[in-house]
Amino acid sequence: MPEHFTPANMSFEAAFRGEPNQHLQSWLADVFSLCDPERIILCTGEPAQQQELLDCGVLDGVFIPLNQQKLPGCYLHRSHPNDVARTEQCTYICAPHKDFAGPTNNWMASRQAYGLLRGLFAHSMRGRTCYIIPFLLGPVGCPLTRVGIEVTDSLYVAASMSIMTRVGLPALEVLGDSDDFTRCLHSIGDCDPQRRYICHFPLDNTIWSFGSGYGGNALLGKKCMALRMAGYMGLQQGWMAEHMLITGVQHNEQKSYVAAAFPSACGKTNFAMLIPPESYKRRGWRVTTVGDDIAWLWVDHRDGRLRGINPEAGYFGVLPGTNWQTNPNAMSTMAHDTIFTNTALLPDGDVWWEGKTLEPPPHAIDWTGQPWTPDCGRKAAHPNSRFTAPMKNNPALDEAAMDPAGVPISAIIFGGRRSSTIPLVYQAFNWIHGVYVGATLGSETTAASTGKTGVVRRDPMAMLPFMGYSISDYLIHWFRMRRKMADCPRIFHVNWFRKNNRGEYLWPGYGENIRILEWILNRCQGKASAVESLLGWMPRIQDINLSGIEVKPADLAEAQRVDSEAFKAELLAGEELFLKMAGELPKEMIFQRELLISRL
Ligand code: SAT
Ligand code: MN
Repeated sequence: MPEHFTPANMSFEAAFRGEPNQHLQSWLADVFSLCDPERIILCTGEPAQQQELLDCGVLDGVFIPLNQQKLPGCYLHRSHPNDVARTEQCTYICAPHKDFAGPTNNWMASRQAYGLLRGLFAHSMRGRTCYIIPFLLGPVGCPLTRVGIEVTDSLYVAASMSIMTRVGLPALEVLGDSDDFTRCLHSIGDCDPQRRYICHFPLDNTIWSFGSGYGGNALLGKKCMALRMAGYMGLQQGWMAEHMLITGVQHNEQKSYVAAAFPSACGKTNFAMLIPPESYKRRGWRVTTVGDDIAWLWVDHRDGRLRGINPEAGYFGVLPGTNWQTNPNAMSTMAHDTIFTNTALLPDGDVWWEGKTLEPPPHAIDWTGQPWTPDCGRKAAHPNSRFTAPMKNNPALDEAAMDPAGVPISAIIFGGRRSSTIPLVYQAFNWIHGVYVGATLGSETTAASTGKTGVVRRDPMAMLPFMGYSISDYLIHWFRMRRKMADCPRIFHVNWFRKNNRGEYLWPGYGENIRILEWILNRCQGKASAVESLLGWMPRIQDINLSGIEVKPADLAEAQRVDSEAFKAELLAGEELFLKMAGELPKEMIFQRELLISRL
């Protein structure tokens, strides 16, 4: 058991090795008296302590050690079977008035939420160990970097947070004696979905999450703080927290960075770790990862350009479909010091998930702990099984991934998973049109959230589940950001998932997406042709390099086809969101919609 304290004997001076922060101390005292933990462990983020936590987790049954020859430092965690994805119906934005949360978020009055959750948290940690996790989002020295303190009774959360964020004394140093930290309280409770609440109080810089141990619900530095809370901070302070990867592209002796927003489980991690095909590598192309899920963006007042950082320090990536062909960088990243969640376990202590190998293993233990064979009719791994790995494991980590100065963003790409209607790529006419394109993004739902999969849902900027305040204010903030920029990134829309009428994908995706990126980057530099279409600027067939792949020009034409009848239906489907926003709809959105209708 790592060095621990009890609420009665805890000396803050000793625990925090110096001057204790009074604000932190009084908040912790409140939390301990409410939750009543038996033992307290301060997470230092040091490797020796992380190992102690993992070892304790093995004794407690939280972790299963994997084959340490094959997978050094790797462990398997099986969640409660009812706790495998984000639960949006249990996620609330809490403020005195509903207007704050807007029409797309669940809202609860702050007083009611505190009252309800106080009842749930009361004595919830009795007899249990609680972990204090001081963490930083963003690299030390970046103007956007923020401090969070998570208190949790989940060892899985404590061990995972050390991978996903910068945990320990540096966070306390940055905090100093300031009151400016996000108060994150989490208890897994009894994991009863009826008593599950993920409550955000942006006005109090506070998150209370009860009843789930799942990543997006429980690693409070991730969606809860880095998107919902940070989004609200950004609104007030003039920057943006977005559900975007950031990737560096080395091409033609230059380096450009792009940020891309896709809904959960639409291939963001794959795109962020893309390996170009041989013909591109020979020409010096290389893709490097700054971030795979979240971007914090601000305008540099010196040159008026948009810059971005990845606030996280690790990846929480989807496993099914990931293999040495589809994403070798991800495979290398998870080769050591990784926590696997809800995969199958093989007899030799390795892990397996659907799509890891062409041939399934003859037998395994499935993600619920039951014996499994390929013909048993069940999946071996959960469709939302995940890996949690430090980003420094990534062989394609960008050299600026931890740079507090961030990277300049040349293009913003929005994308969804759409089997029909939406073309492979087009460019918005300008920033305002680009915001409209992002705001009307639709995507087929995936296993990353509970609910039906495969239905198209409107997901503005892939942020629908992650907005910490009202969507109208969010869109207005996007429009206003343009005024701060001297030159703005160009905005694009992509869809890797369009199918033909036989149900086959029209575009191979993965590494071949570099061919689309090439056009995008050339457009940003004024070096590629495009034709005007209903939707925006589109490449001609000859503007996309098809050499060395089996895609026929006719397939590409089909992937790019814009059918105005289908688009009228698309426009109507998007009305749902417009109606919800009714009187609050920013006028730029109304104008853009009118312009699109007149083009149709
Ligand atoms: O499930 S998480 O929210 O942690 C990851 C995701 O859905 O993008
Ligand atoms: Mn995500």
